[in-house]
Amino acid sequence: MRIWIRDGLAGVAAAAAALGVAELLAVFGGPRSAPLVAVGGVVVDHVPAAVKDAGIAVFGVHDKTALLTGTAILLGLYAFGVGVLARRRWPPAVAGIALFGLIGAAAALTRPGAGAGAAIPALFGAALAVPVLRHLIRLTPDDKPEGTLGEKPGGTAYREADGPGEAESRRRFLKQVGIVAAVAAGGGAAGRWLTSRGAVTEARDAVTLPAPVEPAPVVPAAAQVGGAVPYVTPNKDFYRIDTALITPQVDPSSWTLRIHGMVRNPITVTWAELLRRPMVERYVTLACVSNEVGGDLIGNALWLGTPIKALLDEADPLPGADQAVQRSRDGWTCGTPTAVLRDGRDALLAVGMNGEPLPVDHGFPVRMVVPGLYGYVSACKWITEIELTRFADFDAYWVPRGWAAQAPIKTQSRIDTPRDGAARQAGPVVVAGVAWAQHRGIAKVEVQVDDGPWEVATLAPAVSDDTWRQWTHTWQAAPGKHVLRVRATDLDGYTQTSDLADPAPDGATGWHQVAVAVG
Ligand SMILES: Nc1nc2c(c(=O)[nH]1)N[C@H]1C(S)=C(S)[C@@H](COP(=O)(O)O)O[C@H]1N2
Ligand SMILES: [Mo]
Repeated sequence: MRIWIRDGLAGVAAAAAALGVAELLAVFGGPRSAPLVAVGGVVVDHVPAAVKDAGIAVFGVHDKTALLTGTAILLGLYAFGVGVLARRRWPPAVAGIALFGLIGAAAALTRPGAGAGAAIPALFGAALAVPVLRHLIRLTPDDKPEGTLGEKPGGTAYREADGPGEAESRRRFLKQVGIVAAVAAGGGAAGRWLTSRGAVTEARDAVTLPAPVEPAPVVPAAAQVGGAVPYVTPNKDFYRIDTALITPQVDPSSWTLRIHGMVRNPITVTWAELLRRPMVERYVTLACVSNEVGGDLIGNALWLGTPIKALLDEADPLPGADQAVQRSRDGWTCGTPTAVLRDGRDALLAVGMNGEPLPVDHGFPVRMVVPGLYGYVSACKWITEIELTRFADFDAYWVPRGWAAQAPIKTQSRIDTPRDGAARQAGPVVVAGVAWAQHRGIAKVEVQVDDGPWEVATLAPAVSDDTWRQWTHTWQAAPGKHVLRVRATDLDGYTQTSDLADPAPDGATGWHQVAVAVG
């Protein structure tokens, strides 16, 4: 094995040791102080404009894994380089490690809610990497008295290191690298385990939800049509979108909601007080602004919560406070028109989702649910604060990143069956799907085959104007290749047009279509 490869591996092993010990120390600095997570979080918050324009307003679960993996690979390459450098120029290599530690510490310190302790994991990790690297580099002598192999005319510092006696040296080197890696992995796993004990799973299991003063409307069996997605989206299938690389663990016993800013009467509500307030149950269909035409970043759930209007009335917003900024435990913000929260719609501080306490990923213990607005301007998870202010005075999280400050959900419809590219037998074919225009309601859904006339589909009963509505249509399919399109009309009389718009800045438009081969 060439010396430079050994040195590179030594660098990677030293970096692994640094990360492992940092994970362990994150037990004190907080889960978001582990350098990978901290740096990843900074990246999330500073996604370049090009990526934003691609319509990524959001980070789903896969984006997060990709981001952390990418950060780890970049770090691995960097560490390899530092290792190679270390033999020839030790001081710059130490500077490289120090830089790594400082970047990690700076990232951790600037995360919302970070205390001074957040710098500890990255700094200690980097400090440990220095002796580990020096030790591993010294295991490979850079001068071989035997000089048996690899001497090249002109000589180079990086010779083949595979002479007699080298097998032994290599084995020793790899063994020590292995030990360092194992200790790093062990430390990392232990750290993860210790921090996860701060999880709120047990507190969530212990919650007993209060009974609603107004139970949910009954969903008639006919609200569900064959071939469309389930009318109520099970929690485990509900789309999840947020910027949190580590899901905030908010213990209800210490949770409070502070309503302040431009109000006459600032108030703070505890979990126990919240649960004593009147709770209602409502079906509301949430949608993400990043949902593409035909996409699945939308779901319908039964929410249990207390109307936010009453709390706002108590806080008594000052005239001119046109924006209610919601802030989550991890510092994320969204801004909702104060008027929308007070206009009598079922805007809820929700504690229950489909009969359970909110899942941790969906905002446990308390989140906002506002019918009719995209999630990024209304549906704050892990909410801890509502600040009354003006749109002119404050931009919430996604606004400086190129998304609209106000964003009602656009009227949309989707074909769930047949799937795009499906094959069918000639004859009657069931076409079915969902349509939504939250808080306005769906009036009509139409289906078009190729360039034929729009045919009116059969609407399933509506549960409320705040939920999606299923539809079905029987198509007399003739052999050949066909395209099916759908469009909805809402109860305001607006019909979806063929105008295509990207999700950015305020939601996609256009007709969903699928291609079907009929044999
Ligand atoms: N704290 C917090 N709340 C958040 C977000 C976030 O990034 N952080 N994302 C919002 C967005 S963009 C959407 S679409 C909804 C998604 O809610 P869900 O993950 O429960 O489906 O949450 C909203 N609430
Ligand atoms: Mo979203």
